[in-house]
Amino acid sequence: MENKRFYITTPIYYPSDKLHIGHTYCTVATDAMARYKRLTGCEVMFLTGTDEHGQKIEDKASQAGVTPQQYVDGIVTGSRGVLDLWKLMNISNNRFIRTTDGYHVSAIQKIFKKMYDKGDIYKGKYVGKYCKPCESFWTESQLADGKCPDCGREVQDAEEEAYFFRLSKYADKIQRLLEDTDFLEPRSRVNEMVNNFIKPGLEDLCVSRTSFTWGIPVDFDPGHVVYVWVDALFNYTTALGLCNDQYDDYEKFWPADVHFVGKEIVRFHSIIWPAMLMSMDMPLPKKVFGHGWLLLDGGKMSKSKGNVVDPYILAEMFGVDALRFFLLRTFPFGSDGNFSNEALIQTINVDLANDLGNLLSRTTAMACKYFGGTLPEGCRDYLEQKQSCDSELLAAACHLRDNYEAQMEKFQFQNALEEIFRVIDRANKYIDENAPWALAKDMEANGMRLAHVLYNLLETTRICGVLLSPFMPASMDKLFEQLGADQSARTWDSAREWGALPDTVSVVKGENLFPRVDAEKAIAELEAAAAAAKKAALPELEIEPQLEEKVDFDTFCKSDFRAVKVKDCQPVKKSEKLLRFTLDDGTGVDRQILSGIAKWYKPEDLIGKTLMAIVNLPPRKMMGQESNGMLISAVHTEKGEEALNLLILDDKIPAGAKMC
Ligand code: ME8
Repeated sequence: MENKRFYITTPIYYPSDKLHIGHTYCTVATDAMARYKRLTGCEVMFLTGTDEHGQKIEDKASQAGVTPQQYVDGIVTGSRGVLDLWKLMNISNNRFIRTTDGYHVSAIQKIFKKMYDKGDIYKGKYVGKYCKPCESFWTESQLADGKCPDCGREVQDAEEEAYFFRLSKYADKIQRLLEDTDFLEPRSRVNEMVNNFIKPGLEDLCVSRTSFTWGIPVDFDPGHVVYVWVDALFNYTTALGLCNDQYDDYEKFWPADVHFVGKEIVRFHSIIWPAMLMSMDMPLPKKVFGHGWLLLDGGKMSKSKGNVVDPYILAEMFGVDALRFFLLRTFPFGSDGNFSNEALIQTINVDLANDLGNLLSRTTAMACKYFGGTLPEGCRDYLEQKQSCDSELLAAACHLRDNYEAQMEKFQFQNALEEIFRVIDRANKYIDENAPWALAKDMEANGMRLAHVLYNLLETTRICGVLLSPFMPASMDKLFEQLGADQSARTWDSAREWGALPDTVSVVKGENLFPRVDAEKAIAELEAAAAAAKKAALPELEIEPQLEEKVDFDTFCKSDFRAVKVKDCQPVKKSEKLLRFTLDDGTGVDRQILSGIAKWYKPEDLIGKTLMAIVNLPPRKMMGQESNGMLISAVHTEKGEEALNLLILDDKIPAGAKMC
């Protein structure tokens, strides 16, 4: 039999910030697809990585006071970085590319030169608009209300000497590729590309920059760095060994079977990427699939909006497999979906704890209770007392693999899972229809029927387990242990063959794989964690900037600052903020000042202290009491919280001494 190969990629991520649940979504989907293909017997190459060049990274590094390489190293290989996240999420990529890897850098230089030698890259002058966060160039006509059409942010003028790629030359070919083939899916994205980008006229693409240095140098023209998208897109081929000796899999795996990409980068993958491949005379990938976004409160997650969801917190709280499952069970892959903690908990409780978890625990518990864990010989083929529900369950379980495969081949993970859960529902109903606990009342008459029923349930659960294993690999291994399914009963072939479990199978009642989540408690914990994360992201120390406006000396001298001694200090009734001070200001007459500092000081701690006050402010009433002046304190912000310290003076300064 021919050894089928399958090459699948995720986008390579910008390590400009920590990754969030939106990034995790695409990688988990790719992982499920890769595992599914391996299950079906394919030799899979699953590539992911990081896209580490560009002005945005250079800027971030300089803000952080480190080199760009140090900056990206921290986010890629550092604690809770990209590599840690993929390990945690049980991502089974075969290869990980960093675009700062030496072999990639020199390969890109060769590729750039090749397109230049062919005449598809030429030198010109770039005048246009640039969106820094997206690292995208736009012409005036492509802007949306003068802003970046992708992210809606401000763009800046850009003019510099630059190299251009003859994208316009490939416009017709690309239009045919998109319209006449299944290259780009879902189909709705084709119209978007053709109408918004190709029909208005494809312009040549600026593919080098001179205004920053953090990129791959154009080796035949120092000062130019390769445009980050040219560098990034070719990762899919350099990681196989194109133009380098690091790897040797280009012939074996190129063209890719599918690139999974988020919808906002479909333009790069379905227009620019095939055009550059055509220029290089290379075969095109078989498919680009543009998935939707995970939204939060209807909007895109972004660090700058402060609304990113941290996959670490969710995985720690609910388990990696529950999170993986939720992402693919809840949202149709091609469309946007709204993330919520409530939906996550509901999916865990309904599908995993209730439906799958109960099926497994009830079945194994009954096999243990009624048969000591090992079913009797002959139970598999016991055909007396046959009922129509038996054949219904069998048919559902045996057809499942085909139905599931049809959906997986279309990347419709949600539908594939729906097929499985229909069978799980059918199996739970089968338990109720057969009431094993009633059969167990007369083991002599019904013992074999009872064993047959339990066997059918174990088999159905096993088949579902095989097909769920790409989604929840670690949990399904545990499920197989509990069912007593050996390696031969975990294979793709065995998922369509009824009876892979021997009838004397021994089950083990194990841990509850998917415990029910206490929704109220979990949501409170998540909200507290989100608040803590938000706080942690706030700057350590913020100090108000100094005023630009000057004050003349005479005006300044009109403010009368004096040392005052605290004779008494009391809280003001019904006020949470105010303290009432009775002060010796050196005049012999007590002065009363009210100050809103109760949050920071206990009244008794201030008695006897020497403070600084401005004493010639007009009197003011607060909570019905008069305040004559103001105590001076120093204020700053720490982790978003206001901090206040009274100016406490040396005790040897006499009351009334003038400050100047
Ligand atoms: O675009 N929901 O990198 P990136 C779903 N370096 N997907 C999301 C998402 C969300 N909320 N947020 C981000 C890049 N993504 C380039 C790729 S490939 C040659 C170069 C997805 O880190 C996004 O759609 O900004 C994209 O597919 C991927 O995360 C990487 O985004």
